[in-house]
Amino acid sequence: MRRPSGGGLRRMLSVVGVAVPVAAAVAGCLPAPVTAQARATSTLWTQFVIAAAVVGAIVWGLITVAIVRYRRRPADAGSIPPQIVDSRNLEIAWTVLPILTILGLFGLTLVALGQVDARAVSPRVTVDVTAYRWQWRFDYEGTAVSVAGGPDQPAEMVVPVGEPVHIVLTSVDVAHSFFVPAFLFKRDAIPGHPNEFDVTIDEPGVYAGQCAEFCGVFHDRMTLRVRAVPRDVFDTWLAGQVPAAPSTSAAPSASAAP
Ligand SMILES: [Cu+2]
Repeated sequence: MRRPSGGGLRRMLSVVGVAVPVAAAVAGCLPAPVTAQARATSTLWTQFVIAAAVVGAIVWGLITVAIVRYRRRPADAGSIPPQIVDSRNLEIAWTVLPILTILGLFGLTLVALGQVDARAVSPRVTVDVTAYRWQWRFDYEGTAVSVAGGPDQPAEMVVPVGEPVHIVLTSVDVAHSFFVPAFLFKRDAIPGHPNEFDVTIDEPGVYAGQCAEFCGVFHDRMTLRVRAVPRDVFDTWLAGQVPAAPSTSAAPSASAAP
């Protein structure tokens, strides 16, 4: 095999030096997306990392060239290099190129936001998610099924896999936040202001979540689970639930503050 020349070796090392950190960052810093919406977020994140890597490589490359090629040498003692006051072409380039870059990233962001916030026309499952200090309650619309967590038992939301599940998120006391890392998604639960969104989970599994808005002394206990199961398993589970007794209180008594 032909060995690379000095210049070729340097080029190869510089390519590897950029590609390896980028690949490691892209592959390792984000949980694997498990919903259709999370894939849009993940794709956007990768696009931003690539854009940042390219800009970083250009900036660091030019700085390195300037330092090495135009460094002060012994023969330069007592003299200063030519002083260039301005360059119209250069100034146009470093004004226009960043603007185009930002506009491109803005456009990609709008596309991803549209995909994350897209709503199914008629989802078959709608869950009213209610946050309260310090747990969660899941009410399945069109049924009397209500699942609430307790102090030592996180609430579990069972949903069908592979189809959009509509979530109506609210809070009965203070601001909380619904966060499931594998969904790459977080949305605030605000009293009196329901937030609505869809999630379409790709793979069956149990996904851990938690409140992501500091809400009081037992904020850390506001964990939850989302269990995604095939549609027939979901139907069986839903049919087997004991309807919740009518309640006059929005939050179960187990959540009462000490
Ligand atoms: Cu909370």
